[in-house]
Amino acid sequence: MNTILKQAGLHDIYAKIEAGERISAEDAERLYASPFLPLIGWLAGQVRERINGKKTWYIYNQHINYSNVCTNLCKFCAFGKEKGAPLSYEMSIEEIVSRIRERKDEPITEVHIVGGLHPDLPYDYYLEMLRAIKRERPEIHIQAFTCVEIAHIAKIGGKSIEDTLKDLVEAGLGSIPGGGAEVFSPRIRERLCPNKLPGKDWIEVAKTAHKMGIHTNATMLYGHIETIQERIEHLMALRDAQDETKGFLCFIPLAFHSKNTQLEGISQTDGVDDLKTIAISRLVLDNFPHIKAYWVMLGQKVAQIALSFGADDLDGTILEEKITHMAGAETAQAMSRAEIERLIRNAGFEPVERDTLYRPV
Ligand code: V47
Repeated sequence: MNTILKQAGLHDIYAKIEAGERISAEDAERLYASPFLPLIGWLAGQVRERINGKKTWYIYNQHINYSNVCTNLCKFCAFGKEKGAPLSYEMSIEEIVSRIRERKDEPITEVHIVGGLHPDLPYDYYLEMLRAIKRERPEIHIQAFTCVEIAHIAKIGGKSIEDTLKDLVEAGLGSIPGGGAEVFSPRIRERLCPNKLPGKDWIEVAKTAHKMGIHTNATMLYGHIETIQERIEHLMALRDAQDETKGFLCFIPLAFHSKNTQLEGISQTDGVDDLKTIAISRLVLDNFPHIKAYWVMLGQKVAQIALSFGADDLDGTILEEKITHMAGAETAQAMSRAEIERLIRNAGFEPVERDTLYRPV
């Protein structure tokens, strides 16, 4: 292996990985520029095996997108709609509860809830949503509201981030999903989502949550107008934040889908970029316990191969995903437990059903 790594010019990076040392931004840039995809996957596989062995985690979960009304209207998003626009919707608390009730006989352990930044749903709507779900299904873990939504809810309520998080946790919030991070670069935010919470504030909300004992995830939306350097800066900012708080559970690279967005026509990410991004995320984010191959965006086949490129989590059963499907994803809206387990086993890994906090179920 050493000879091959030498021929590929990657032996010094391997030496660092073998010694448990960090790779630098320059190393990450070299990996992105390297044509030796299987070697990059092999390197990431070393870190994956060190942290997670052969385990590949998945969760029996349900997604609910309570409203697509959004004041941000980011250029990359096909989901968000202006209030009153055709196809805009908002769910009442009763509707949300009925979605939970409909699936009460299924062994769902997590409900994943995100929505747009609604201009006038009151502060209490968010608290009541959590309380009502807990009344209907007390044992379920609620992973809800991205850091961007948390900042919005705090603003609606005229409260600090910390007080808002206290109220949400008291009402039933268990953890925070990783959305809204996009790419932290001010250049990208200025061009694609000028109204969105700035990257440094997204990190602050996450760190505030971590300091209160609330776990969060982190994402990166890639494959639009960002440069490789901007991707790497994003990863480095997450690595630094995680060094401080250790509160991130999982990193999820999100492959951009352009259909029905203001960026329609930008070509889809390809398999090489998807796999390199998974692998380089695994290598840079050495302090993140988990890297997720989100099958909804990658497609089931690439997600399965990603398990050999550093990913150790396939997300879950999902059902009714809207954000990617409105942007043209052709993947299914749900996968059964048996299908997920088959994908994992055929890739040579061991499926482990988990709860939100990565405890085996
Ligand atoms: O924040 C929006 C992204 C995110 C598009 O935490 C798009 O485990 C691709 O964050 N093409 C929401 N992506 C989804 C999300 C998520 C999903 C699964 C698991 C977890 C987790 C988090 O989707 C948004 C945005 O970054 N997004 N539009 C699009 N056209």
